[in-house]
Amino acid sequence: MPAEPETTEKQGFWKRFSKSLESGRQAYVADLKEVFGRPALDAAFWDDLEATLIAADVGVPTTERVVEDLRREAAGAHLRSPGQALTYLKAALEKQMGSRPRGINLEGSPAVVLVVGVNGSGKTTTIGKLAYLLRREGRHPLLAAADTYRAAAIEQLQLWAQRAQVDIVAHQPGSDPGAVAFDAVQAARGRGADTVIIDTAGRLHTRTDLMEELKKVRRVLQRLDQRSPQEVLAVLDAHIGQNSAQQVKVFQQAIGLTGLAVTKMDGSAKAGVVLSIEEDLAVPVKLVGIGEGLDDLDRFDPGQYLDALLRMEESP
Ligand SMILES: Nc1nc2c(ncn2[C@@H]2O[C@H](COP(=O)(O)OP(=O)(O)OP(=O)(O)O)[C@@H](O)[C@H]2O)c(=O)[nH]1
Ligand SMILES: [Mg+2]
Repeated sequence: MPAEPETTEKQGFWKRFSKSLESGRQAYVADLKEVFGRPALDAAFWDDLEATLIAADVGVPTTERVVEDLRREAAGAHLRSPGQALTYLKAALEKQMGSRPRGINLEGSPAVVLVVGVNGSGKTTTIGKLAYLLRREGRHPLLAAADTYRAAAIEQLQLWAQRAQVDIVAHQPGSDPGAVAFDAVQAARGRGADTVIIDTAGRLHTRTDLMEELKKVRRVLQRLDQRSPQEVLAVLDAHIGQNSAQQVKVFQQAIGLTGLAVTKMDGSAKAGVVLSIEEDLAVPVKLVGIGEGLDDLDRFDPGQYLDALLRMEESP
């Protein structure tokens, strides 16, 4: 039965997620443990909790807001101990994160997923893993090699297409990314692929000419189908933490984003960045990557994420 293996697989992913946070987690986890293990909700508790959340890269505004909420609850006598504060904090964050729509919109024939981001954030790797994830869910993805700047970029995507066992459309290096996107959508229609995932060249958010190029790709797609691209996903590297929010904001302003994929969460000390980036950009995290293997990507699950982030014990 498909349901059971999938559940086991999902648990496997989040177990690995939790484990892979461990190396980065240690410092702030030790602090969290100490802070939440204290006997009283005193001034030092609030200060140290704030400092610890900021150390996990939860971000200053988000941290201030959640600590403020907790303090209000404590003043109203709803919270009496640091242990209760932890339970409340988890529930409040889960409620906040749970209210954001995270489904990947794949309504279209084909549905088009345009993947953007700064250099080296993990776009091509994420696309390979996403193709594999969708194929396992019974879809038929086709990749579009619209990063035409380097021959190596095209070859890298070809390798991922082989690994994930999906089709790919590629042109010569130096060719027009819009033309690749156009051909890929036409090819998908002809070959019965239901999802086109488009790789684009990494670009610094400060390069307005390159942002114009992305807008052009989007216009080409819209000419083929008004609703396309169904998803514009920005890929961001968890190691960069808070700074990536600034970069992604420019993509948001230039072409509009429907979701985020956070990569390299394995070993990142900045796992808390998901919380602040979502709040800052008002764009939901839809995917999370924890390595370079085919199955090292999954849809983002706030409950599992918060468990891993705020868990006080070592993973078994
Ligand atoms: N540990 C780890 N490494 C990753 C992850 N995702 C990508 N990488 C690595 O990060 C590096 C850059 O990944 P790419 O997928 O090539 O990034 P990109 O955004 O396509 O890069 P450009 O096309 O050059 O802009 C590679 O060495 C990947 O193997 C991840 O989730 N975890
Ligand atoms: Mg790439």
